[in-house]
Amino acid sequence: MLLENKLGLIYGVRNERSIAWGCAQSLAREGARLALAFFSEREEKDVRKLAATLPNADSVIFHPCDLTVEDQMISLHAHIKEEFGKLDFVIHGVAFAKKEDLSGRFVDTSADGFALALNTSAYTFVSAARHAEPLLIDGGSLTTLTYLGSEKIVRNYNVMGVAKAALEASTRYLANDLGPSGIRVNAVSPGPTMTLSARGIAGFTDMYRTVAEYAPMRRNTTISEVGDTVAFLSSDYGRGITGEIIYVDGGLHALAGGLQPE
Ligand code: IMJ
Repeated sequence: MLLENKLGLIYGVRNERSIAWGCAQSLAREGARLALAFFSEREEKDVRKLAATLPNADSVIFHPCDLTVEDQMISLHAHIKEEFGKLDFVIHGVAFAKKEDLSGRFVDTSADGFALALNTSAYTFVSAARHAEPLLIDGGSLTTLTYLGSEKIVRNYNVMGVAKAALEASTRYLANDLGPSGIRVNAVSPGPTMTLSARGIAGFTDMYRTVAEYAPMRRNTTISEVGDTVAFLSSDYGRGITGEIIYVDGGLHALAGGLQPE
């Protein structure tokens, strides 16, 4: 097993389709002991029910945490210190923008919509790193989830593209700050997946179908293959990788856009 005796914290498990849940399953399968931070009390029951299906279910700990609230970050890390004593890795699968900012023209994004998306989707990773650092006493690994819309125009992704660009740049600066302590910082960039965050987005279903037709692998990305890459990065096999964005998208990122008739 890749992660025997390793202790990890995961943000962003919401339901069985969550990418963070794919990560939790791979990490638990590889022997890690997990802390799951759920967003609000309203979601606790769902997350506990999911976690009950993990191989090491009775060793999982749970804590509510809205990452944008400093007091909740303090209380989460106090709980982890008490239960685990330390951490080896953190997975960040958290993003939010106003629904109205995920369609139409990016130029119409309001100042508060912009600040909300950047704070929730990029700054929370910086905060997660700062709070985790004192617990990563033997070094370790921080991994966030990003998307190609950070570097290429993706219809309707709009302010989230700008937030993911900030998240990816933050990944590099965090890698430089934490590298001397043996802490690696990376991002994984999946192809479109049918999560709660993607369904209901205008045009998403059509794009999802098109990916399966045109991506080099001719299929969509699964949360299980994203989870396996995150497990690798969190393990000692990833020990030389930091400040990197790894695509888990069946090769989609390598394909030029535009019309390419057969
Ligand atoms: C999201 C919007 C537009 C296009 C999109 C997406 N494509 C993909 C996504 C092509 C793959 C999903 N994605 C990568 C995200 O990062 C989604 C973030 C998100 C989704 C919502 C939906 C509900 C809501 N706010 C959101 N904030 C962020 O109210």
